[in-house]
Amino acid sequence: MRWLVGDVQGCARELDRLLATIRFDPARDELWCLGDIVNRGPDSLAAARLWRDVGGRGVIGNHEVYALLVRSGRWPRKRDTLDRLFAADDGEALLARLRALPPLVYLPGGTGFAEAWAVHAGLHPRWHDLHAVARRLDAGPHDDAWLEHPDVSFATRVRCCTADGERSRFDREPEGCPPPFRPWDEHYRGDARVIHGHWAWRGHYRGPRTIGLDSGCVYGGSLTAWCQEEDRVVQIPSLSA
Ligand SMILES: [Mn+2]
Repeated sequence: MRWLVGDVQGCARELDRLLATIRFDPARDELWCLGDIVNRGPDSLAAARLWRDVGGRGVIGNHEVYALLVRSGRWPRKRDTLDRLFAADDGEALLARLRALPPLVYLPGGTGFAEAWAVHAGLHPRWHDLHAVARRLDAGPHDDAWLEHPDVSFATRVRCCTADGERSRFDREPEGCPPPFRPWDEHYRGDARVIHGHWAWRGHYRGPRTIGLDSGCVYGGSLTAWCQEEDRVVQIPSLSA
């Protein structure tokens, strides 16, 4: 089975419990993290290692971008929970793995189940041919300049935007998007379903063509996973008080 998991944010114990709950078998199943595997939460190092050890794949999130640009000295360090990841023997290898993640991924359908797209935050209203966009966003070396590219920023950060793709910094409930901004998914006209994270205030939801999987585990919510073949959701409550 192919499992997509919302923002882990260092919640390694919940990820471990999720894998046990769904009886995840690396030989048979796929784990796709929707970005923000690291930072904010209690154990980014354990989360990244667990994701690596089960052959995890995924898309890059804004907290990966932050971790990588802080590590390379390009961005100033803010308050974070990345000390142990940065200091670990395998820290650089884990960071390299996170840097290699694409921003937008196509997940083919099959017999009895539909195709889907995975992205951390969302899609620009002007992105129509998603296969071409995914190739373009992933092209070239994933160097520090790439991490700062406006399209990578958009895919990893958008919540509310205009039809032209102007972003708002608003991060609460979608109903509260300040006009003329709307939740990005209201501009999306594609047929294929898009699965995303990044919007903990919104929580897990199922829209007409989108599914959000960030249910704020790091804030005491839950870790949410979605199985593409079975269109089934599994949630693990936060284990931290
Ligand atoms: Mn995010």
